[in-house]
Amino acid sequence: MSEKSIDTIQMRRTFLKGAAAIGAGSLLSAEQLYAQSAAKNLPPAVPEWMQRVGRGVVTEPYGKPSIHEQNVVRRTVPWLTASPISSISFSPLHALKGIITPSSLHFERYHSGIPDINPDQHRLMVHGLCENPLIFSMDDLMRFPSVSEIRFIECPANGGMEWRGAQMEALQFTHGMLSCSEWTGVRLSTLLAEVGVKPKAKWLLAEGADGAAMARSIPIEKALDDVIVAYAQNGEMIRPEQGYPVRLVIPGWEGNTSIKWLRRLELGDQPWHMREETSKYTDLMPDGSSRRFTWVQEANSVVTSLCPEKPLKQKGYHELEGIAWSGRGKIKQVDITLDGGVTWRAAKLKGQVLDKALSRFSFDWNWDGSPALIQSRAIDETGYVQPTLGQLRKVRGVNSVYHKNSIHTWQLLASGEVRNVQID
Ligand SMILES: Nc1nc2c(c(=O)[nH]1)N[C@H]1C(S)=C(S)[C@@H](COP(=O)(O)O)O[C@H]1N2
Ligand SMILES: [Mo]
Repeated sequence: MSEKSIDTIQMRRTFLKGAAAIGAGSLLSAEQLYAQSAAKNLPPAVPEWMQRVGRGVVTEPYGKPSIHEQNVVRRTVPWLTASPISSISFSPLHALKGIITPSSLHFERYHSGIPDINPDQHRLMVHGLCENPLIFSMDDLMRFPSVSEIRFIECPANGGMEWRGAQMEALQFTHGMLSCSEWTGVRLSTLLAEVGVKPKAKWLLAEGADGAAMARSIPIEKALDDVIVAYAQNGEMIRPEQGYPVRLVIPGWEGNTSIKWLRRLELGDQPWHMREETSKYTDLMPDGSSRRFTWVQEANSVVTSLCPEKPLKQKGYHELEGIAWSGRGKIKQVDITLDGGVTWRAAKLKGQVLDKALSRFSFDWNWDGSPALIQSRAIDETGYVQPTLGQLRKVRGVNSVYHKNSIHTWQLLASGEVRNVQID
């Protein structure tokens, strides 16, 4: 029996009790009133919304979710940043289905706010070590053959607050710097062929048109591989938040390299060592040295159907669901444990399993009401196995902020509540 029909029966039982109370002439409690009004819309009654015509076309020229979904929004952590201009918002992963993040719920990260760019006045300049430097208008870019590919973008700081043991009591905050869209645009290699890369060019600098002029150095091998100069997201022009009118999408690499509001690409023979690849987005190791150029987002996964925002309401059948992703390619396998890593069983991968995209996994489960320590573990097509927190801390120490991809633990209590806990 579905959760909904069980709720319905329970509500009708409450309603019948409420009706008896009316007969006795006593006052109704708020709960009884609620049950009574709800019951008016429940079978066998004909609900209110069937007794009149609905809203017509174009009451909402650009559609919005139901008013009953107003809790499904991007959220911020107030203490995390000093100002909303250089801040981050998190995707509500607990409320999402499938593998595509609705554009309105894509996480956001800005170093200097969102520029409001007029696409007619926007240009992409490609120069440096090339035969034929060029400046492209948006019209120029859209004349090239395009690709459409589903790829995740993840900030390498995702989970960063957990390194030193901060326990965020929400999936939205432990993993929500992660989103997945269908990106459409020109392959960067197509534009680079147009300008003619000189053999001496080994690096590419990508720069944004925001106040931060955020810039990153990309090795030429990756630039010529699967990078997209993207102008569309999930079927429409990219949102201002995501880099309108054009951004880089660097599949599988730390989100910081996917430069938004892209205005300049410079070919050079060495990396530029910009702020975002020296003092930031590097990892301080226990011996005081720093990991340099940590581009790839390694395999990661998390259970999403049960999390602090989604406690269990009853015993019995549950589909345990979650997402897995790897910057190195496709997810090959996801395992589930209910006892904190003592025994593991394989989950099913469902729907499409794509390269450097979110993949959804599922596990059939009957909850008997006992407490559990629930984890998922992703393995990608290269054979890389998602590490435990202990394994990760052993190698990387506790000074890091970025690239925390360890196995995540949800503690399920007998009450059905879910806590964020750390086990090595
Ligand atoms: N020009 C520019 N590009 C940028 C940024 C920025 O502040 N300015 N932030 C970067 C960071 S740190 C991340 S994680 C991703 C986030 O992309 P999103 O805001 O579309 O989620 O964009 C990257 N590209
Ligand atoms: Mo980021």
